[in-house]
Amino acid sequence: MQANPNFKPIELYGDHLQGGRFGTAIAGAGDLNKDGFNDIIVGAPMSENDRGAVFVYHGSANGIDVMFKQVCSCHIWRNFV
Ligand SMILES: [Ca+2]
Repeated sequence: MQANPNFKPIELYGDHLQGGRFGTAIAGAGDLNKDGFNDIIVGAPMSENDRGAVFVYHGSANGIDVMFKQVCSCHIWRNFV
């Protein structure tokens, strides 16, 4: 397998507080804002004083915008068994 010569790594800006575990999970989210470009979500399960948060990044014609556009924080703990 040959590496893609057009691949460029990016650094996402999000929760860089030590211990937040930003980037523990990353997933495609479809086109959340309906602009025609796919978006991604990044989890930080220990941010927000260990309550956890999900950061939303929008896609664009130039790739993923490295600044998050939305943060969904978890303020209620529930156990689903
Ligand atoms: Ca989008």
